[in-house]
Amino acid sequence: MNTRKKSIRHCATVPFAGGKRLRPYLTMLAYQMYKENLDPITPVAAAIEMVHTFSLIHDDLPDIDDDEYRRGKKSCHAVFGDGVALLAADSLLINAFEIITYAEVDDSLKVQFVRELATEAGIKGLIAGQMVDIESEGKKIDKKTLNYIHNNKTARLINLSLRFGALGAKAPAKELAIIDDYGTKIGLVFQIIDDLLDIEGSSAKLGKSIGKDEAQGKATFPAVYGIEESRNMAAELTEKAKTAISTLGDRSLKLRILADYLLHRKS
Ligand code: GRG
Repeated sequence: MNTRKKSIRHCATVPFAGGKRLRPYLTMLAYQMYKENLDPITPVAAAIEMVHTFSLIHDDLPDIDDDEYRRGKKSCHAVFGDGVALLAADSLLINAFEIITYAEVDDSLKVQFVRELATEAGIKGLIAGQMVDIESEGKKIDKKTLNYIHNNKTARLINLSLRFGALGAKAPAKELAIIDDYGTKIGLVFQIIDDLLDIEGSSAKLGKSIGKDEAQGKATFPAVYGIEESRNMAAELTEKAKTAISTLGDRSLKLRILADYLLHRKS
């Protein structure tokens, strides 16, 4: 049995942790705008979900956001302890890069995926966003800082998911730019709705605690813009994202439907 098959067989014995799997879904949707067979891109989609899940396990730790619930279950550290949670997150992060090497795409593309994922998750991406988020707790922050935090913590990984699907399918540069524009916009919508759900949502539907942002003095869209303006911003960005992607014609139908789903989601 080759290494890839062994690795996949091992994964099959590990219980699933839930979650919406939005990011790998985006990778696959973008890829399927050009190609039917998803097999070549599936390891790349899985790698992005692994990095995302890694960041959630860290985020829930007592010294970061201190959250007891995630995806409708007790969070990783709450069940297994901080040490095991750190190791679980470490392995998700490290093995995400291993999994990319199994993708049936050109070697040059694998190198590009590894580099871009490391950049997005690293000190100039996810970690930078999280760092400023921590520094901003309990402080009054301006719109620019709010955008910086959420662009880096949320929107860029969402955008990257789409980008990897399009790159994997060798989308033309002009179309890649359109997908990028759509991705940046829905990435921000995703975070605005996340912030609104923390105020107005149901913890049963979300599978995590609510009301924590305000309690922890977090930098959120409703805190800076108010609830009504945040909702309007999300609706406007969604329309703009749909307009941008509709220039790709019928192939973009699922992405347009998804944009509306993200605007109206309850979980
Ligand atoms: C070292 C790369 C690295 C990260 C650590 C903790 C941290 C730095 C970053 C936190 C990133 C974070 C928690 C961003 C929030 C993004 C967000 C809204 C997550 C929720 O995504 P969903 O709703 O989750 O898609 P599911 O559970 O459905 O997958």
